Amino acid sequence: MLQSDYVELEDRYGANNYNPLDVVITQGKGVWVRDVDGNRYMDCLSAYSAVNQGHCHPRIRKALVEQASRLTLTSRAFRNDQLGLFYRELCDLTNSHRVLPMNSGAEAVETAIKAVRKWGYMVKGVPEDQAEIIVCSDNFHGRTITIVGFSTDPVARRGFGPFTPGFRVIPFGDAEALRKAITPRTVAFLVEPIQGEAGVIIPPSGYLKQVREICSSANVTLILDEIQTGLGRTGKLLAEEHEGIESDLTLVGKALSGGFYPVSAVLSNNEVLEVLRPGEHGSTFGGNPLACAVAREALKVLVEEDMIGNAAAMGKRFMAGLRKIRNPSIKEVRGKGLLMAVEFTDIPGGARPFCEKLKANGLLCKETHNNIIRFAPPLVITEDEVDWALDRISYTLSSK
Ligand code: IF1
Repeated sequence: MLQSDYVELEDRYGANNYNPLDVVITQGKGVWVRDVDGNRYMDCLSAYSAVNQGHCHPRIRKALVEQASRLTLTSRAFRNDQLGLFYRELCDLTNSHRVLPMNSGAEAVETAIKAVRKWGYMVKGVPEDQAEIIVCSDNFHGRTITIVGFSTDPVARRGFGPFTPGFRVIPFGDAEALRKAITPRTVAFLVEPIQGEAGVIIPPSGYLKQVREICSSANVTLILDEIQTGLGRTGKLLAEEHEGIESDLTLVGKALSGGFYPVSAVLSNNEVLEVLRPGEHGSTFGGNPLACAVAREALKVLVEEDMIGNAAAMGKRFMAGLRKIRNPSIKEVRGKGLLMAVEFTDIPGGARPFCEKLKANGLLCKETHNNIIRFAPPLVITEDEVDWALDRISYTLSSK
């Protein structure tokens, strides 16, 4: 089959809810992928940070195959011999007390929302059905009705109402706005440490620290969505570490499985999760033995192969290179670790034509918000590979 045949099949039979680059990938290894015509590309998106450990990491693959040959799913009606070990390893690594395992990132977000509402009623004493959760403008937390209901992106929301009440939106990066928005009914502040979809927006330094103090003094839980920023991406295990703070609830997903399987989790640092009782929440696949075995190995390789340290070092090198590129249309280069972005001025067609050209030159990237390109290669990238990428990017962005 030709590449165009695969594209035609997707367009003919699939829902039309994406606008992908026309590259049909059939293989991946480390930072590299290959299309059905045999062309090789460097993956600079990493499935939106789900393949931090690199494509088809051999150790994670082995864990998956071994576990799949033994036991895949029991449901939570019974126990399995992977779940407890996964809990302990994840808690030890992230300094958490309790875990609630789910599958997608959006489910982890929904889970946290349920938990903090219940905490608000049972512990904080908010009157029934009055709980408020504060979120930020330009947030991205997933695609469910509740979550898009508090999105400020018209494309994400339009046509999907009515929405879940109980959310209040404030500007991102503005600690004073948070202080002012808190009422006696506020149960949580939900925020991304760095806004990914918004275009890798890094808040002013000290923001999270202030946010932590404001939440603590007002008895409001702090929920950090680290689904994209967590697990090494920014050069720390969790992005919260850059400001030396701890959330009450941290959400992880994506790279928790190294891209092999949907695995997400709510990590609880105080005892918020203790308010949930049997029957109040769950998921058929959440915490299944295959997910747990994969996630355990995905976490081990992240640490044992020092991918977090590598993300910090390679991120510095990558950013320094991006900053050297001379193109009058580049407005800003920003990033932390290996989560980076180049923002262009308002150019005709936006950043998409650059992504098409980068593809032709062997690099896969995706534009966000029309005029921003995000660069987020797997954390296993080497110095030589960074230099290769920079050479390609600089050639592509400098030529007309
Ligand atoms: C798509 C974006 C990235 C996330 C944060 C929760 C979720 C995500 C901080 C939900 C998911 C995705 C979903 C993916 C594209 C991708 C994305 F551009 F849409 F915004 F990464 F930047 N919190 N992010 O980034 O996790 O339910 O998808 O597992 O195609 O929608 P999910």
